[in-house]
Amino acid sequence: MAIEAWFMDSSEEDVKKPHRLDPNQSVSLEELKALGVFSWKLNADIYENDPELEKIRKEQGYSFMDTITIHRDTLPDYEAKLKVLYSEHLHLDDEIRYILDGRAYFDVRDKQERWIRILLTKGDLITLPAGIYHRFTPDETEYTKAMRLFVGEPVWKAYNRPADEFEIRQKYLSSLQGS
Ligand code: KMT
Ligand code: NI
Repeated sequence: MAIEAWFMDSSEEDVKKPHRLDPNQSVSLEELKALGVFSWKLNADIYENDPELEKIRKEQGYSFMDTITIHRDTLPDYEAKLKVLYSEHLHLDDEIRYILDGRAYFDVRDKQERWIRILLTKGDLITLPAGIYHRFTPDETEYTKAMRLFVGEPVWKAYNRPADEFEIRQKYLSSLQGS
């Protein structure tokens, strides 16, 4: 199964809940691609020795990788970190995550500034383009193990919105025109 995405409601409920509209309004993979968001489905059971993952890493130049487990027992300062990750931000480089276990949400802004919620489950590899506003939260299961990939030396720095002065932001916005 491919990743599932939907437009979010604007309720103040717990952010770990799905926040679907009623009726649900789903977002297709094509719509995500038009925003520069790409995904693959892999077999996470063999991630340590997976030719398919190797191929993607080679093609995309993802030289760096590490793993992170987002759970209150494994991540120091769990609550504070979640707050940071759920603050709307952008990066100067692509954000590439491969879900090895568990599940989580990435929210991205569409062209009309609506929030799209993307559910990632085991085996999903996603790339968010540099300059896109986004945020991250665990879902109600509160457990995700993810691989972080990067082209070259990783830079984790996040710039909270507003960060429109960055060239990469302007470049990203131009890439949306006409699509
Ligand atoms: C980010 O910058 O949004 C993140 O690193 C998300 C958490 S890693 C699964
Ligand atoms: Ni991010």
